[in-house]
Amino acid sequence: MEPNKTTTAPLINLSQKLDGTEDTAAFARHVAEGLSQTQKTLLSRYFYDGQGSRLFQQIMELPEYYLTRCEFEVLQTHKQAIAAHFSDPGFFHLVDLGAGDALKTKILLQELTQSQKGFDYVPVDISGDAMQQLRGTLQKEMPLLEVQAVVGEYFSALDWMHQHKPDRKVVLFLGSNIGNFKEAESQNFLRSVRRYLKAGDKLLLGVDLRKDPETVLKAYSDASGVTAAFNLNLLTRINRELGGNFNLEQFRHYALYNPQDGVMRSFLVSKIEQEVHIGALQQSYHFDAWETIHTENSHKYTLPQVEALASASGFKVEKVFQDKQCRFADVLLTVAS
Ligand code: AVI
Repeated sequence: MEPNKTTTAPLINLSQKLDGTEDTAAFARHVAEGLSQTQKTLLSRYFYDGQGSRLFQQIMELPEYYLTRCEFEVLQTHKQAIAAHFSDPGFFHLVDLGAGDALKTKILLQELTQSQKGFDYVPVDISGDAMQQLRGTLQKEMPLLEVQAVVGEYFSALDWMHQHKPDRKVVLFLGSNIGNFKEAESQNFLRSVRRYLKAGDKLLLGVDLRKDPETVLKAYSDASGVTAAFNLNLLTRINRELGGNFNLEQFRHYALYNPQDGVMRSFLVSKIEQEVHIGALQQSYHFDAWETIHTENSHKYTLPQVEALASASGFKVEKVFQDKQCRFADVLLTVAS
């Protein structure tokens, strides 16, 4: 390949909406369903509007939020071994689900290119802006890397890959994103990924491990209040997109970790008895004083749990990579025969 020759292909846009924005009708339906339940809930997937994504970037830099630093350490420490596992046996497509700015993945991309492994990079993200930006930065930083960025949902992207890039795949699902699924959902998710893979394909799964409950709790109740702002931003989003009149002063963030089941649960708590009206739903919702809205689960795993989850989803564990303090693991799974 000629030096400095860019191999970045045009963006593939599989998103239903041309601008990649979330479907407001689905948002309205989910909010209506969640707030009508006896124990009110909102789905954590709606955290990530523009402001929510910026707040999440800030969370990742918090001293209390150990997850990102630990995963960096895992990838930095084990990059050579990980690259060797990926490229065994030969060429592969590296499919990065939820790539975002690919800050962590770049550690692997650099290692794979330096050690001249045969692969191309397929970042997948629902945000068209994020994929445009990533294409641009990779073009500058790693001009020899072959990049095919895809904008869309994970499974539309895997479906597209199945039709257009049938060679061996290594899928990345980093950052403990699996931990935000409900238990049954995480298995369904991995099973669905498995359906798009064949013998020899692999999945590198980022999981947050069980640890001192205090450490976990602090990561979701940071002293500077960024996680609280991230959680409360869901109400701002409902106000803006669905014509709600939530008064943010009258709600607070509350995080609760249960070390028995390893689940970090996040809530918004109404400080007073109040009515909230949501224009787009033509509905008012009553809150008792100290009534909660459940907004997120973040699962913390034991390694045997990860092994059980993998085998229930049609994978087996090939190798576990951990940081020094064993707080976080990137687990390499292969398709079980
Ligand atoms: C995206 N996800 C893995 C984060 C987590 O740790 O569960 C989201 C988050 N919620 C609060 N802080 C970070």
